[in-house]
Amino acid sequence: MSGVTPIMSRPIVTLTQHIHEQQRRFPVATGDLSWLLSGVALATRIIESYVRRAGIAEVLGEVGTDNVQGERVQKLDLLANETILRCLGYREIVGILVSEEDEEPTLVMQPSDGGKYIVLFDPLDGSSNIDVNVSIGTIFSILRCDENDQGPDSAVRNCLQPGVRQVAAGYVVYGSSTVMAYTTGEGVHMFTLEPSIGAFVLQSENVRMPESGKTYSVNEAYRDSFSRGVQDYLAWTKTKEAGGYGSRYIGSLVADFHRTLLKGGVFLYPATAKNPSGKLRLLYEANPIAFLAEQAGGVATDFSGRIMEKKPDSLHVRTPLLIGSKNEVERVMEFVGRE
Ligand code: P6P
Repeated sequence: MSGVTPIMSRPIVTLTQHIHEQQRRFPVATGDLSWLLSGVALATRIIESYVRRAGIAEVLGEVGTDNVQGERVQKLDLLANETILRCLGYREIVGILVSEEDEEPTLVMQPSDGGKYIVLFDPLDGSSNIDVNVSIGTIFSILRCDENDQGPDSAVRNCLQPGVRQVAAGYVVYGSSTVMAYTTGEGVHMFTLEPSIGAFVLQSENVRMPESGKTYSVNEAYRDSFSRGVQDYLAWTKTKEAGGYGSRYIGSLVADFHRTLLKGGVFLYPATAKNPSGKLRLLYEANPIAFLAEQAGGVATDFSGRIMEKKPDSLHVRTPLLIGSKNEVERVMEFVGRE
């Protein structure tokens, strides 16, 4: 068939090769970021091995404690967290590690000693789905340390940067296959883990999010505590005029966003009575997926302004999130604007 590249003739490009090629195209890029991203990839390959054996390797269930978020800690949460800390904590270019699971940042190395980067991550997003075999994921965001700020408390101050300062971000979704998506600000690139060789292999370069999509993704159990505008939007999607919307909600941000990135539509986690500032965390959930969304042509807002311009006031600060296809986000905002 003309125009269709037979799969056999497509080159096999691993994540490591791709990162190096990206770095070669941008001479200003040092090998450091590539080295850091390969550390993230190593950690997620190890986490994937735990997730795939969860039922066998006795890693299901709760630890019996709550994390800084007040959520029940799952055994796999801790394993994933420890794996990332062990894989990145010894990469000489890492300055600070920030995890959803840890109240305080982990100081690895002063910027003056080479600790150039901050890695912020949700080690295993969607924990409540672990025991029922539903897709879960790892989300990461990478910032640069401000080498001029070496005072006391500089570590936390260094982490409180708006999302526009991210140098890279991505996620790994552990689903029917294990897929990584990452960006360094030069498009979104997607890789599938090939278990037989333990490598992430390039699946798609410069992924684009459809500009529209008749799918909305929200936990409608909280509908009565959504704002009037959000409630009106959800009611509108069910009208004949709307032309037939579908609803999909997995309850794992990574999985719900991965679908939105590929198929279009909109994901909403508004402020609710239970979470008046929203439930999702700005630094290591909303910002990294907002970076990916914008790089793919999508939009990410907190229902009032651009997510990536928000100045965080604390490490675990939460935010409402509206993210997805440009036209769908604009449609939601039309209803919100009439409140
Ligand atoms: P709810 C998982 O716990 C998570 O942090 C996100 O992955 C997900 O989008 C959200 O919470 C689901 O929250 O309130 O709908 O169960």
